[in-house]
Amino acid sequence: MKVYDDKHIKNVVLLGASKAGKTTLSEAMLFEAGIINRRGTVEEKNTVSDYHEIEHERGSSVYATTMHTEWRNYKINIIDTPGLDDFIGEVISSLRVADTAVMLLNAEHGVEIGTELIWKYVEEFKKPIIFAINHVDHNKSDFEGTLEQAQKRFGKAITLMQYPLKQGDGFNAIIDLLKMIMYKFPTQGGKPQKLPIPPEELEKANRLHNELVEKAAENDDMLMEKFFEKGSLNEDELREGLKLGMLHHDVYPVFCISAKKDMGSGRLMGFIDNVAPSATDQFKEPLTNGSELASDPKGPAALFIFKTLIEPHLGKVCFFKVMSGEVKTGMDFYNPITRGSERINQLFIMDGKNRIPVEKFTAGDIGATLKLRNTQTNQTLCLPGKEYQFDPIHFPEARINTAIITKNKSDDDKLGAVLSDIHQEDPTLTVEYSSELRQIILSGQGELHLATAKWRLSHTYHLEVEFIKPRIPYRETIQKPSQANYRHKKQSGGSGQFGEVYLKVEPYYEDMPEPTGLSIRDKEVIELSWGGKLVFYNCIVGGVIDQRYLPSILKGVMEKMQEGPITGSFVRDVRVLVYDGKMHAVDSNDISFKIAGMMAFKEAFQLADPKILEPIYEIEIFVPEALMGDVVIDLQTRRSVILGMDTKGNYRVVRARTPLAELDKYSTSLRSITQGKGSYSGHFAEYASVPAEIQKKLAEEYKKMESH
Ligand SMILES: Nc1nc2c(ncn2[C@@H]2O[C@H](COP(=O)(O)OP(=O)(O)O)[C@@H](O)[C@H]2O)c(=O)[nH]1
Ligand SMILES: [Mg+2]
Repeated sequence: MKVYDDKHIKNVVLLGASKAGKTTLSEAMLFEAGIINRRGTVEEKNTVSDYHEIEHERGSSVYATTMHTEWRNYKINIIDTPGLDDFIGEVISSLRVADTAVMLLNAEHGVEIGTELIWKYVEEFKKPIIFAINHVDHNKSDFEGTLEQAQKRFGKAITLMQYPLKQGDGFNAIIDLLKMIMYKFPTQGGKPQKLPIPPEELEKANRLHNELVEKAAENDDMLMEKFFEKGSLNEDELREGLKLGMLHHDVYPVFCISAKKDMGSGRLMGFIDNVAPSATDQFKEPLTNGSELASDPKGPAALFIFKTLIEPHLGKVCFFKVMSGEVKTGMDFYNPITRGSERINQLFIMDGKNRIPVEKFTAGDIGATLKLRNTQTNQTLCLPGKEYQFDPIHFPEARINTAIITKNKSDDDKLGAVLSDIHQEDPTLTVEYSSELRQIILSGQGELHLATAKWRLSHTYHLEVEFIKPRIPYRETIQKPSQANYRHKKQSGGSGQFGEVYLKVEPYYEDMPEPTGLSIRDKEVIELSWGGKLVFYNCIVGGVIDQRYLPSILKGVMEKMQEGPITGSFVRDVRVLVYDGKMHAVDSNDISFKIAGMMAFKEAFQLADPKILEPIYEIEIFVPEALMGDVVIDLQTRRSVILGMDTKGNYRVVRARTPLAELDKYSTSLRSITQGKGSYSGHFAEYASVPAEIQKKLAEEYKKMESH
């Protein structure tokens, strides 16, 4: 394996909606360079990138996969990513280490919902970006339409580099506006002939070439001057201008390819070699201590782990980017988070599942190692004595939840360990035991994401699980003041139990006035861990209940607050005033007052017009204009309030407030309403009352459950 210096290493991530052709393009890029001698296809399930069994089963990518290719003295590291929103975590971690993103657009569909969702992250990371309009050989290809949509959506940075001479079946030639030549491909694709631009295309090509030159010149004053002087720029100057523009997100070069026919990938790679910024061209990387580090091969060695895979026969594989310096086999590193050391025993280039052992990697390169003891995704390995930590990847919060149970009770212990492995691989998949819901809750980005986790549990870990509906975390509160008293009395042989409590309950709201008509001795404001407040007043006069029993009364109230009287849910926003009672010189004790407090509270609560609150989510749905009506109608059947509608690119965004209870399996419904063209995300907004008929139903269900 040839050793490349830092200026000859380029890291690209392939992005785009599902089916845009990323995996097919990566295969063509490896094939063209001779890294593989047979071009696999997604259909035949023999691509380098989609090598996991689940990818074969689904016929599309689930994991981000690293590969490398070598093109004209450059090493290009390629990360192929999945296009579905469910696997967005893979896209984000790949973007974090890539130096240029290649966004594929499908010439048949233009800017898709999947493009929009990924674009959000491209903007966040501000990585240089190239657009590649793919599928131009397709008989429904609309190159111009796609370009127009891209201009409309992504703005004037869109810079055309090429266009197809003919689209559809007859596609076999590309007019290149930088080199001002025509590439003509043999039927089976591959290496093109370089021909002059046909005369009938010259006028168009010249016009577009001039636009390109102007775009390149705009990025640098020196180039602008030269452009005014000479009226043009040479190829090197053009490259320089484009590179600067790419670094500042002022230029998004647009290419034209057919990944399937292997047409155009060589020119794209040539451009990546010569123009796309390398790691050393990038701005310095910020460190969490406020300083920054340049990607310099002579700098101190530092690795950033951006991905972890747990492969059945290999164990843990950690993928890293060399952020500075060099890494060689046998080196010892220090992990500032675990404060432990790690030895690098083996280094590999990973091309899908193929491992190529190497002795070293230099700054800017991407590689993998095995058997790190304690190091995980998002951690930095640096030289002992340093405390470098790079800005971690910020993964999005989970969007959907399911409760998970094992089919065999005996697997319960195993489940926890396996799920923690899976979380290590995919930080967007989280698992926790909810003591409130009394369920293990698995959370992820979408139903397909969760289904993939289930598939892995079964196929890789031989663990059969079932997904069940997670309980809804209802809350209970009251709507009017009331009062009650309870006498707890027990006479059994020796010492008895006695405690009597009179209390009032009132709905609590922020800034409510202090109670009147009672003499307040003491007040405690408790911020409830499940949200809302309990305000507890001691209004006892004349010592009818001893001061030392009040904490027990509070304890009793709190116990009932954790298991509300109507549905057993948490109670919130109540004010409790203990104003009278009785005690017994011998028989009174803590437990008696706790029970009396609890029972008095329960009774008062039930008389105070109790209501059930449910979590309301604010959701945002992306949908093509034509399908918006159907989406809104469906939302109305889900007790939603529509908050507004906006336009984003070619899509409409519907914002609504919907009860969590109505969102179960919503992404599947949305997919079927929109034929896969809609997507949604949401977050908890607030608690609101459930309608009376639902309250009645929930209360009855709880009563039934209690009596069993
Ligand atoms: N006609 C045509 N089909 C393509 C092209 N590129 C990919 N495909 C097909 O589109 C489908 C999806 O391709 P794939 O590479 O898996 O897309 P990905 O989801 O972006 O990785 C496969 O059936 C490919 O054979 C292309 O340039 N032209
Ligand atoms: Mg793919």
